[in-house]
Amino acid sequence: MSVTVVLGAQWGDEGKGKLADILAHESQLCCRAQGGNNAGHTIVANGITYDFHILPSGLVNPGCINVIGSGCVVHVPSFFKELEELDKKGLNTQGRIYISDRAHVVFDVHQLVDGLEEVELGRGSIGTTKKGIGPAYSTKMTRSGLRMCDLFDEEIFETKLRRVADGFQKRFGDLLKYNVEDEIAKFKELRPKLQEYVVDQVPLLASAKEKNAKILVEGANAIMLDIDYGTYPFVTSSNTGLGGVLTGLSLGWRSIKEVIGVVKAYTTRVGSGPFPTEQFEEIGEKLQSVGHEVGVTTGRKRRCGWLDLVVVKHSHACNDYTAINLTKLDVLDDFDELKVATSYSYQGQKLEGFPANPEVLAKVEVTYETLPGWKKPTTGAKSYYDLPSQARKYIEFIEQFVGVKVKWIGVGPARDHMVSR
Ligand code: 2SA
Ligand code: GDP
Ligand code: MG
Repeated sequence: MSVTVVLGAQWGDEGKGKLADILAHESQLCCRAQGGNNAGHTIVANGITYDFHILPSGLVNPGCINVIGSGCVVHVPSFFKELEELDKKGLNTQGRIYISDRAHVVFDVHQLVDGLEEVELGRGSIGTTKKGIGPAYSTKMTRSGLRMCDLFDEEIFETKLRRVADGFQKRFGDLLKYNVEDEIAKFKELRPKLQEYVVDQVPLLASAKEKNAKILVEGANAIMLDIDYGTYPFVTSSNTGLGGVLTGLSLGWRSIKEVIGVVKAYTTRVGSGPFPTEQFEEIGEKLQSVGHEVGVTTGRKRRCGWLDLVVVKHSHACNDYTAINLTKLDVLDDFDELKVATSYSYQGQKLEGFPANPEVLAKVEVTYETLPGWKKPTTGAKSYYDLPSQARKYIEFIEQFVGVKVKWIGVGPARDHMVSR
C-alpha cells in the first residue's frame, strides 16, 4: 500500500482540493482523517465547479472510493445535502462513499452551542464557521459523544443524545433554543438512509493494504489551525497535520510515502487571530479580489497578506513534507515587487521558531525579503520553463528557504492549470 498525504501548510484554503482531485486519478481510495463540514474545498473540473465540505474531493474521480475517517466529525443532514448537490451536478456517488462507524456525530445542538460560545467570547471570538466543530470535538473528548455506530439502536441513541442535550441545557439555560425531540424525530427519517454508508473503516483499510492499493489522504483546514501546533486558541478543534492523519485513519506510518504541503504563493486567513504579514488597503485588497479570496463554507472575505516563510518553515518542522505544491502563483502576476517574510523579532530579539504565545505573535516585527515581480501572465504555462524567470526565482527562493522541493505549481483554478516539475 502506498499512501500520499495532502496537507494545508498555512491557515487553510491553499488549494488542497485541487491537488487532491488531480492525485485521485491515480488513487483507489481518497480519505478524510479529521475535521467536518467546516472545510471548503473547491474543484474546477470539466467546466464544473464543485464545493466539498465533509465529502472527500476524490468523489469527482469515478474510479475512486471515498472514506470519511474515524477522526472526522459528521453532521448527518449536511452529509446528505452535499450528496444531493453533487447529484444535481450530475456526479454519481453511488457505492463510492463510506463513513467510519467510529466517527463522531455533530448534532444541531453542537451548532447552536458553537454560536453561543462565540457570543460569550465577544471581542475575543474565534471566528468559527459555526458548524459545531469545536463543541462536537469537546463532547468527544469528555467521552459523552455519539459515534456513527450509536445511531442505529434507537433506545441507546435517544438516551445518549438526551444526556448530551441536558448537559448543554444546564450550561446555557434559556439561551439555548434547542428541542431534542425535533432532533430525535429527524434521525428517525435519516437512520434507514444512513445505514448503507456506515462501515468499519479498520478492515476496509486493512483490505486495501492487502490489495496494495494507492491511497490518498486529503487534509482539511491546515497546520496553523492545528489544535496543538497552530495559533491557539484561534484554531480549529482537530489535529490538522500529519498527527491527525495517523490517529484519524488506521493506515500505519510505514505506508506513508509522500506528505505534500500545499502552500499558497501569498497568505490568507479566515476568522480571527494574529496574522503577522497581513496587508490592508491596496496590497491586501488586490490579493483578496484577484485571488477571489472568499470562504467556501461561510462566504466570509479572507484576510490577505504576503507569503510568510516563517509559517511555512514551522509547518514543515511539524509535518515533514516530501514536496510542496505552490498554488495561486498567477494571482501575483501583476505586482511590481513581492515581499516574503523570512524572520520575526520580538522586543529587538530575533525569534528562533514560531512563537506559541498569541500575545507575542501579535506584536512581532517581520523581516521581509523583497523580490521582483514578473508582470506577465502565468496561467498558460505548461512546463516550468514556460514561467517567467522572476517567477522561477520566487519559487526557487521558497524551495531553498524551506528546504523542500516545489514539485507542482498552480497557475489557475482548473485541473489543467498545474505545472509539474
Ligand atoms: P471551526 O469552525 O471551529 O473549525 O473554526 C475555527 C477556526 O478555523 C478556521 N477554519 C477555516 N479556515 C479556513 N478555511 C476553512 N474552510 C472554509 C473555506 C472557511 C469559510 O474553505 O473557505 O468558508 O469561512 C476553515 N474552516 C475552519 C475558522 O475560520 C476559525 O478561525
Ligand atoms: P482548500 O480548502 O485548500 O481546498 O482551498 P479552497 O478551495 O478553499 O480555496 C482555494 C481556491 O483557489 C479555490 O477557489 C480554488 O478553485 C482556487 N485555486 C486553487 N488553485 C489555484 C491556482 O493555482 N490559481 C488560482 N487562481 N486559483 C486556484
Ligand atoms: Mg478551503
